[in-house]
Amino acid sequence: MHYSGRKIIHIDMDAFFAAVEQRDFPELQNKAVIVGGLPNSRSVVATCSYEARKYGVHSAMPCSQAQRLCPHAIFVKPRYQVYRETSAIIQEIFSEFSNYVEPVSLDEAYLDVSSRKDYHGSATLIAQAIKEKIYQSTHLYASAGISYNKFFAKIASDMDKPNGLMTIKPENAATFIESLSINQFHGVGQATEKKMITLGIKNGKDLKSQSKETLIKHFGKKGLYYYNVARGIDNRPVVCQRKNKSVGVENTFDHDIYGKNQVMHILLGLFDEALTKLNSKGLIAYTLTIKIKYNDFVQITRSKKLSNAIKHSPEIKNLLDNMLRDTDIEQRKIRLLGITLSSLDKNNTNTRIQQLDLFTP
Ligand code: TTP
Ligand code: MG
Repeated sequence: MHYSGRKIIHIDMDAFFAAVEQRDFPELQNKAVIVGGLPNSRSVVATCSYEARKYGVHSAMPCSQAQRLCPHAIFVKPRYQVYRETSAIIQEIFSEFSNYVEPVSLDEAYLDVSSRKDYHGSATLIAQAIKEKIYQSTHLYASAGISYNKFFAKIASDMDKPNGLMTIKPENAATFIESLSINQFHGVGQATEKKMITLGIKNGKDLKSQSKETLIKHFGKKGLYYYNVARGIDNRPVVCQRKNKSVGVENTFDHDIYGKNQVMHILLGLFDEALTKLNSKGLIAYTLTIKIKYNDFVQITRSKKLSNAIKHSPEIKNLLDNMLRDTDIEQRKIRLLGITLSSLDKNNTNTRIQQLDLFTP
């Protein structure tokens, strides 16, 4: 079985909206709680507590049907603002554990922790720590799935819910996948499931027995995905959200400074610092921004996006020189200078190869 060597964690909160309601309103604890519209209305269930799930209630079910199945259920209206705030707290926790976080929804994210060497190099221990931190900070439970790709990590987080923790190791992946029923395959919705069944594909074993051509013929591009995951192959990367992300350093001076030489000297120092910080996070950047605050607190910024990743080079001095051109640094005193690096990306260059290159004649 293919083994990519990556360590991926998928975290998904348990009965998210309903758990938040049970946390904030103790009278709802241990009760069948349905978050959604009014009972007997045409609206649908957003989610429900595990107590209500025992009666067959689930997300997207009409509220009227949910009430028939579970007449004693307590219906509550969603409080999206609270869910968003709680989501921001868990996302913050994810970013403490990895630079490579892909949020999927308010209550769910993938983390790539391949490069972490602590926790005895164990992604399972990292996932345990994330779960604990989430509970400490929110009093809510999360389930974690750990594996070598997104496909298995997602399935694993679902297998042991609620408050679950499950690891699928590469050596167990083949047997595991064969026994999966086809609707447990991420990306197989109701329509695809029906089609698979008509083709005689009921589980992972059946799926694996299909040729690439057959699957592509019936499912197009997704056919190739099904062909690969049936063999435990899923190379989809964890795609970080880079929105508003930047790395910056700034310096407020005890005594105002002035003049191009002093400004340039300090900016180059700040640039070094920012680049070191960036590298330590395993990131590269394309946009360089300088910030100047004059002694009357008026602040300006100048930005430049480069076509290549920013690095140490003699050109940086020229670039800064250009950026300073239409500023008042020769006329006005300055109380703060800053450098920000943005338009970030994951550093994919293999440093070991770079080191080897150094020794190549
Ligand atoms: P899910 O993670 O799918 O569900 P869940 O967290 O409630 O339960 P589980 O323990 O099985 O993970 O979705 C997260 C939240 O998104 C959920 O609490 C409510 C909302 N949601 C909807 O509003 N409508 C939907 O159809 C689904 C699936 C979720
Ligand atoms: Mg969830």
